[in-house]
Amino acid sequence: MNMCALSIAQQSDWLTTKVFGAAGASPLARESDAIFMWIFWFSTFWFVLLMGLMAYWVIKYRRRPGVAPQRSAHHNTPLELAWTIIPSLFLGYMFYVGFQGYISNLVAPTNAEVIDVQGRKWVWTITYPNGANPLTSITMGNNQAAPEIYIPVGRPVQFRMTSADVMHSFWIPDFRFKQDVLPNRYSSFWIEAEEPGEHVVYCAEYCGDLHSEMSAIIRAIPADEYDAYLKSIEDPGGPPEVRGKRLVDTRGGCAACHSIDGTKGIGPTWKDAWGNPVQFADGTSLAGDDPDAWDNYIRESIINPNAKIHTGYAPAMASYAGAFTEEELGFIAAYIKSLSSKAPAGEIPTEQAPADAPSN
Ligand code: HEC
Ligand SMILES: [Cu+2]
Repeated sequence: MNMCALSIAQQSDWLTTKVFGAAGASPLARESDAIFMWIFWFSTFWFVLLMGLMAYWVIKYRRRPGVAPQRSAHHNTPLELAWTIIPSLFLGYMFYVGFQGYISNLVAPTNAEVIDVQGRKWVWTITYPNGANPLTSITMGNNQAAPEIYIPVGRPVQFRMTSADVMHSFWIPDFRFKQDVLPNRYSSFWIEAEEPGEHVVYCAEYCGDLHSEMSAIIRAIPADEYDAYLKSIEDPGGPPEVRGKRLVDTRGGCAACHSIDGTKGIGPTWKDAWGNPVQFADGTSLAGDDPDAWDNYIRESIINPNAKIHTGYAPAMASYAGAFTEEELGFIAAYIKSLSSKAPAGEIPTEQAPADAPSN
């Protein structure tokens, strides 16, 4: 390729493809590439200029026999201010665009399809919004069971992630984003596929032996095919909140202390518990509308009830650590969430579990 015949913008595109392998798969991903290339060219420009000037002056002002060195000025306030303030403005700008991009990737639109992802040494498991978690897989490199994750084209998809063991990181290079996946809490980010296609997922946090084989494939398919797919894999156990209700009714014994109609019992009612400000006995509180924070609070309240004591209540609840799997905790959180008017529209269950559904 004759580089000289191309404009800077074209060269930048050419280099982008060389650097990233393929163009970003969404507007946010392409924005991230553009910021990367901008920083790259900015740094290149200054690097070449500064190194060039340095080399030139080193030679020009080199020490020569018989020439006495001149005393140089040791201070120039305007110059020093200029070379401090101007680069700082550029650095501030880089931080600003980077941070904006980061936040845009993190904060999902409220109508996002929520897909639960669980990292475990060394596989990703997926639970779709209807509670189904089929494990269909393909061979990728040495990984003979890389899971397939289906997502709808043209609809935002939020990955709500947690780990069953160590730290992992869910990385989708085509979307230029990754996010740590941690035990004991949820983290999330979202993507939106523009067209049907395949996108590789890697683990980007060293997690032991088969870390490099901890891959998966995202298949973006037309939204109507995705809906049909979800229908076809629908779990007889029902959607998460229905399974959560069944769990607390059959195995939890939670109703002894928690009502769902607003009545105060030994413990606080679950009605509107999710998403509404809570005061704790130690003076701290929880408020705001970050869904992860509320899911984390529900989860922690079950596993480690005494970590935060709801004001006005005795620390009467025993820990249920080990009583439920991570997946089941997710169902219970979904159930408690569904009892709240703060739950995003569409997540409030409209039907009850069929009476003959298998219990879990
Ligand atoms: C022996 C009574 C008792 C039982 C049984 C019990 N809890 Fe609790 N629970 C409490 C009390 C008391 C609190 C408030 C004090 C605290 O924060 O620990 C509480 C707090 C909570 C909270 C925080 C709610 C809020 O508004 O702050 C959640 C969520 C919760 N429990 C879930 C459960 C689940 C799920 C079960 C069943 C698997 C359960 N609890 C069983 C007594 C109980
Ligand atoms: Cu991993």
